[in-house]
Amino acid sequence: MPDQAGRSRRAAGVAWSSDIEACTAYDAFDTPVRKAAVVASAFSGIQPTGGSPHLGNYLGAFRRWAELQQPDHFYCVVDLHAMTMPYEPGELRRRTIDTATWLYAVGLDPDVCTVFVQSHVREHTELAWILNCVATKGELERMVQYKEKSRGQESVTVGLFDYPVLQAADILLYKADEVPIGDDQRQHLELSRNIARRFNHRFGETFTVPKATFPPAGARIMDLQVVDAKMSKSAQSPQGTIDLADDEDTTTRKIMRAVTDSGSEVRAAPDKPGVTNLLDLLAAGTGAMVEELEQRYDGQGYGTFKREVAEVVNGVLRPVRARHAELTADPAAVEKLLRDGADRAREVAAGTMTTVRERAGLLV
Ligand code: AQP
Repeated sequence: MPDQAGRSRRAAGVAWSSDIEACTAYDAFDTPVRKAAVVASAFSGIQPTGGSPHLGNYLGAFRRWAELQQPDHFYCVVDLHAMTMPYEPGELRRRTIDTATWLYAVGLDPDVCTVFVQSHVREHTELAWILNCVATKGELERMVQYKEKSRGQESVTVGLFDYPVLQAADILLYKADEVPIGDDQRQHLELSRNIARRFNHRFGETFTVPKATFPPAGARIMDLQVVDAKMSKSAQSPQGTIDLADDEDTTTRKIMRAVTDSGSEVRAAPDKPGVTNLLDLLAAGTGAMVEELEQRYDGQGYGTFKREVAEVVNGVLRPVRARHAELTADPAAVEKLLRDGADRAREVAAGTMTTVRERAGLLV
């Protein structure tokens, strides 16, 4: 399989570097990079929403995807999920390609794992329907993200309500043991586990019950301006979000202007959410423990601290941004890689669906 993918990639004219520079922690602190454990099979995804993925997506998800990647790992641009909120079709297509380009830029290697677009593999929507008949309205109504995204909307689509069932289908199709995600997806993953268990109980052992995994730091990066909201692609103000597409000066400016409290002590504490977030971000970027960082910045004030946070963030993102700029020059090559990825994903998904149809009582 990797040989075939390698050939198609070369045919698509994409130069590749197998070393995952983007995934090594910035070593200004001389701290050893925490080694990722080997994971049997994994699935995770990103919505092609907003301007570009952000630092939270990178630290909470992408970086681990690249560290963990192996042949049984599937990483997906979930374009069908991006249709659950108002969108413009041309923009969705553009963002889907761009989001995939970021995935390759962070170091996902199509010779190692499978990167694809959700709508290219129709089994996702087919399984979602079957799981719709297993999930309950009550459990979907309890989803916090649904409540937040539907709040204040005049009209809410069924798609937004049903989104977590499609997400369960995404994961269960690939019999993923692990789902590396940020903390905001914890509740959705719990629902996927419940749906898998319920299906298995009713129709016989079919799905692996997946486990969520979170990074030791950076699992929930907060908005730099609204410190009680997570950093998000759909944030009200761009000043609170560090986009991967931002240049280094913009990144530095946003971090220097990040909301902190009126004191000057660099310490993680419930009454210092802004500083706590920057410490978490620095811990994720360097591999250091928050306590070590508190000692390092003891008595130094916010200015020095923020400047070093900005240096670390720019250091971590520099190779990713450079790689993205290279890959963006050839969107057709990226599209070709995605088609090849979808072919691989479809093989696995089709196998799962044969069993699911049979177990669920459909004529096969
Ligand atoms: N702030 C965050 N900190 C850490 N991890 C995060 N993730 C998202 N935000 C943070 C993780 O990134 C992966 C992809 O997420 P997504 O973009 O598909 O969906 P989302 O969680 O809804 O992210 P956004 O940025 O808030 O998008 P919009 O605004 O479009 O809803 C997931 O693993 C997620 O946990």
